[in-house]
Amino acid sequence: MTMRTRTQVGIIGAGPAGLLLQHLLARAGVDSVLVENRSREYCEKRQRAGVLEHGTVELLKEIGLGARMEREGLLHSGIYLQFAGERHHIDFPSLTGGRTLTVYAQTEVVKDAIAVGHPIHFEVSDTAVRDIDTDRPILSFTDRDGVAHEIECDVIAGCDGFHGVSRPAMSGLRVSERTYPFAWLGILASVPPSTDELIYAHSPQGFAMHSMRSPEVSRLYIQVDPDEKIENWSDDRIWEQLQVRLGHPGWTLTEGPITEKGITPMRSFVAEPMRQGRLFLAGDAAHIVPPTGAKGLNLAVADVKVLADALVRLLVEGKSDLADAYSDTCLTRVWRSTWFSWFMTSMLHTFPVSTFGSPAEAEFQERLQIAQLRQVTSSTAAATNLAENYAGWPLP
Ligand code: RFL
Ligand code: PHB
Repeated sequence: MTMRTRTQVGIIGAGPAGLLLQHLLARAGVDSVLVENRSREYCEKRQRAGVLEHGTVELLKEIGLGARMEREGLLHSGIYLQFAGERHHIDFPSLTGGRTLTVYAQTEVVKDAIAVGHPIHFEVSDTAVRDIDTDRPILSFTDRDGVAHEIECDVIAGCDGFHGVSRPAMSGLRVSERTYPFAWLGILASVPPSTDELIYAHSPQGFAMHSMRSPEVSRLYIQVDPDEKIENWSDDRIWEQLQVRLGHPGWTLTEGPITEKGITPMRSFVAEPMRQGRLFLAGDAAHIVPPTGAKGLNLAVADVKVLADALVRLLVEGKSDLADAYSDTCLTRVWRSTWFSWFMTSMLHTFPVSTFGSPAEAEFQERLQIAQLRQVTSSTAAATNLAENYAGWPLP
């Protein structure tokens, strides 16, 4: 037997995009049902982003999801760039008219949004969308008790990440992508951060980064080969590489117990347009950036802000202008962030010689990287460009 129900917006995915969209719609009186194939515990524990742009923080506060973030989030005024034995601080507020960053983990944003209590079906299977070119698209799934559901929607929002079912349900997409010849090995460690702000380090042994989650927990990353296996990286080997790559005279990296480790591939990907008929894509379902610019979560938030405004206009006021403009409106920011993430990634990572074909060409790339790093740390114009992009555009 199939349960048939109705809602205004069917949302697929309980990541930051789906959860915030559901909350924004509820505040405007639009009802929705959200389906998620993982468990609530899994969604609340999945380690990912840590940096919130100024505009993301403002939005979370404005929509009533900012209380714990304001108490526990760490306010940062910039980042350190390290290369060739030098460490420089880029001060965002002075370069961007006062914009700052907040370090508050994606896991916490997700927990805060789930805690509101909007209707979510966790642990569903067989999620599918159909009839997206009609004005009554259907979202179907099987719930965790094995009951089949079909929800008749006005609109479906595909917020189901890079491996979801929404994007494959669309036809004629224009896809642009780049796969980078390296990956990030990330750890969580029970040790107070050895730095007040994030350190991005270029080094001959490969990129490394020092981030954090709280005054007691550090988050660190090192560049590894894309096909590297986590089993090859003992805790000692990870700390040894972090010490080599992040090392700086007069500074100490304090080690501690590693509580989690994992490897993430690095990819840029954009699918356009972000809408077909009554199916709208948002967040990683439509685009992926490498994590070096800390843009993925913030882009997902920007998409759903635009989408919520467009859907409220469509479903409450009966006007389709914002929905028709949705994809173009989002893609301007998407491509700006795609450029910035590519720029940070290309400037900071060691490219294998095989990428270029000869050691002299790899050497050329490295010399360009150092020249670029010297520019962004010595020219106010170049530093301002980096700071504006990292701290982020105001939300629409
Ligand atoms: P998500 O978070 O992937 O959520 C998609 C959800 O959809 C569910 N799903 C399905 N549900 C039902 N049926 C199906 N068939 C489904 N298929 C999938 C999934 O289980 C999941 O719950 O996408 P969303 O919401 O678009 O959010 C995007 C962000 O998660 C992502 O961009 C960021 O994490 C990227 N990112 C960073 N972004 C930043 O802004 N700042 C950072 O500092 C930052 N650091 C990072 C990152 C991503 C990383 N990894 C692991 C990719 C650091 C790392 C290491
Ligand atoms: C993180 O804290 O996980 C983080 C911070 C900055 C990045 C990527 C990840 O660019």
